[in-house]
Amino acid sequence: MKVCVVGLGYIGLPTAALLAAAHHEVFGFDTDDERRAELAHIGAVGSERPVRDLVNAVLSNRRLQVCDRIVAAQAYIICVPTPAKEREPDLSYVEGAANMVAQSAQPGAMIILESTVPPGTTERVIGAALRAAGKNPDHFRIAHAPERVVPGAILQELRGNARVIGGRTPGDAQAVAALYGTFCRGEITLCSCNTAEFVKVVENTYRDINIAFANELSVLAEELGIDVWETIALANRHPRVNILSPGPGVGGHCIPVDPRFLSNANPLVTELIQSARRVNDRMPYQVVRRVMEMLSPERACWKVALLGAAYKADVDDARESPCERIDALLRERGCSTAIYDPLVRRFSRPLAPTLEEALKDADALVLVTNHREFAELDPASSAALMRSLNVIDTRNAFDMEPWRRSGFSCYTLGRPMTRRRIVAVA
Ligand code: SAJ
Repeated sequence: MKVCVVGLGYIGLPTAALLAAAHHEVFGFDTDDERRAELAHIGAVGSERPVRDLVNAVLSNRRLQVCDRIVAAQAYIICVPTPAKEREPDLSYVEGAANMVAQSAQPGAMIILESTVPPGTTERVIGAALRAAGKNPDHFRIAHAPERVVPGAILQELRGNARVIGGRTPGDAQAVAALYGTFCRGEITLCSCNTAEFVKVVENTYRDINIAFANELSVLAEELGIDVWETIALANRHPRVNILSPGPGVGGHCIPVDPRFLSNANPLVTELIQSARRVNDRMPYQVVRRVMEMLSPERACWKVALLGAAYKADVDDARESPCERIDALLRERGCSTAIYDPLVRRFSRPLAPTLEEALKDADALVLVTNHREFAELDPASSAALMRSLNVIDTRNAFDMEPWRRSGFSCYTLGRPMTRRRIVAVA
């Protein structure tokens, strides 16, 4: 089948590659000239080797072709972002892509939206785009096919995860499921467009609420003088309890955003969803409060090293990263900050070129993202670089004993603070 994938980001590109590897004739379009040029001349870059290898293989055998316009096809798959703008879903990318596709699509074509959207969006936006192009939506197959992948295992999850496909009609869902079945090995279940849209945002909202529960427990445990990590480990031994992990806040372009698709739909009946968002949004403040409590009052200006700009471990994605908020709050309180991340290349703030540069003369080291590289951090070497010895672990990634032996005052989010005299190293 001839397929046009619109949007060659972290979902669209591997999806296009998997379709090409399944012997479809695939044309990839992205409005970003640089993105198209990079793919056409350098091939796929980015952090996941299996994605790079597959994309480059289908680019070289030309089963996947990158184009500078939407190509007429039997199926169009829209994989564009739906970021939050002032906490409202920004559907402009979806609307733009739908309008371009509607101009090109001929009757009988499938038009599939993969982007995460509020319930009711797929039929409304694609229907409106087709009508604006003088076409009847009834003459097309319209569906919503949300993805469930996590960065770091994209191909494996695109191939293996169960999928929901929602059609404007049952026939639309079946036709699109047949296409996805050529590369998805997971179970494909069919429903309406609205239900598929709702399922996707519900899944992520479920996660946001459960992370909020872990975060709220971490704050309460500290006040009670209890170790939340020990508590969660023991509670999770219950066969039907699965409490997630506290952290410095919730990042990524989905979990912090998708719950608002639901609470915006009806703020009056989504109290729990909104409360969970507030709990998670408060965690950067909790981290900064603890950092400031540890910094020596004798100093007027402190330097704080923030380790990890990415929104979570071992990814190079920094969208909605808690680090951004923690950095801003520290600077509002008179601190200078140095941010180091071994994977992130683009961030809203300058990044220290090396870990040593970030730690040099720092008064505190904050582990914000537990990249695997940071597990090897040596307390003694860190102490030799720093001005004051304070270490704040927001992920329970460090064994604090070696840090204490090197003279550090230590704090792990969710563990009662064991106050120590601050040792200002000359
Ligand atoms: N986090 C915690 N504690 C936890 C788990 C996560 O603080 O126990 C934080 C992470 O540090 C990160 C944020 O939450 O800042 C989100 O990380 P995540 O791993 O929970 O989620 P994503 O955004 O990487 O992937 C999620 C997944 N959705 C679910 O697990 C329901 C993935 O399947 C989705 O495809 C993806 O959102 C998406 O793009 O929708």
